[in-house]
Amino acid sequence: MTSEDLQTAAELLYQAQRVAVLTGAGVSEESGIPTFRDAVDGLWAKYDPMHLATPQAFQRDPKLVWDWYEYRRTLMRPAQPNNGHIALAQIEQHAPEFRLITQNIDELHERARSRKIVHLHGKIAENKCFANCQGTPTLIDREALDLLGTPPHCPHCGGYVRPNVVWFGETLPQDALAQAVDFCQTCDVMLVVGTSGVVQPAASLSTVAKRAGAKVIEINPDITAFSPWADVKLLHPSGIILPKIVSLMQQLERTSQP
Ligand code: BJW
Repeated sequence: MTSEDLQTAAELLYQAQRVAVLTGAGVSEESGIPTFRDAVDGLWAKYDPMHLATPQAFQRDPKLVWDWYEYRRTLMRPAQPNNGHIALAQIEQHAPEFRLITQNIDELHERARSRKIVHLHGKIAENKCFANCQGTPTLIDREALDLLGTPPHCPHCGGYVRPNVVWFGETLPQDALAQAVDFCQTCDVMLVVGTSGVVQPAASLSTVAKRAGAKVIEINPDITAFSPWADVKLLHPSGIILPKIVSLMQQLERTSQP
C-alpha cells in the first residue's frame, strides 16, 4: 500500500453519494474474536464446520451444537468495538446514502454506533425456534427459555431452540439479501473489509457492485478472492487503516470549506 492508495480511498469515499460496506470476521479480529479461516487461530482450523454449523449437525447432535454456540457467546461477551468499527460508523456519518452489509453475528457494529446495518448471517445473541413454528424467524426471548434443557425447548411448539445465525445450506434472510443486492447495484463505492470472500452469496456482492460501475476498495492484510476486483487494495488490518482513511476524509472536509 502506498500513501497514494490511502489518499485515493479517502477521496473515493469522500466524494461518493452511495457507499456500500461489506464486512467479515476480520473487522472483529482486533476485538479478540477469532476469524473462521485463519490457518492457526481460525475457528475452522480447530472445528469442522460440517459438524457444527449446518442444520444436519444440529439435528444429529443438538446439545453439541448448542454448547458450542454458548461457548462462543461466552468468548464474545467481553469483546468491545475496535477502531475499525468506530471508523466505519464515522464514514456512515459522512455518506449521503450508506449501507453496512455484515456477515458478522457479533453486533459490534451496532455497539460502535453504525446505524444502517444489514445482517446477512443473523445475530448470535438471538435465539429462534428450529422449526420457525410461528413464522420465519420465530425469535424466542432468552428469558423465556427453559434453561434446564440443553438446548432449551420452544415455548410454542416444544421443539428445539437454536441460535439465530445462518448455517451452511440455509438460505439467508431474504429481505436482508434483497436490500444488500439492491444497494450494491446502485452504489458508487464499495468498501470490502476483513472477509475472505469464499462464502456465497455474500461474496458475490462486490462483483454485483463492480459490474454496476462502482469502485471497489478492499481492506485486508491478505490477498483474497476479492483482490482481483479491487480498484484500491489496502493490505493492512482494518483497525489501523480505517481511522487513517477517516482522518484523510476530515482533511478533505477542512480544505473544501471556503
Ligand atoms: C483481517 C484482519 C484484520 C484478519 N483486519 N482483515 C455457490 C458456489 C459454491 C457454494 C455455494 C454457492 N452458493 C451457496 C453455496 C454454499 C455455501 C458456501 O458459500 N460455501 C462455500 C464455503 C463454498 N453457502 C451457503 O450455504 C449459504 N447459504 C446459501 O447460499 O443458501 C442458498 C443455497 C444453499 C445451498 C446450496 C446452494 C444455495 C449460507 C452461508 C452461511 C455461512 N455461515 C457462517 C457461520 C455463521 C454462524 C457462526 O458464526 O457460527 O458465516 S460460515 C462463516 O463464514 C460465517 C462468516 O460470516 C462466513 C464468512 O467468513 P468471513 O467473514 O469472510 O471470515 P474468514 O475467516 O473467512 O475471513 C476473515 C478475513 O479477515 C481473512 O481474509 C483475513 O485475512 C482477514 N483479516 N485479520 C482486516 N485485522
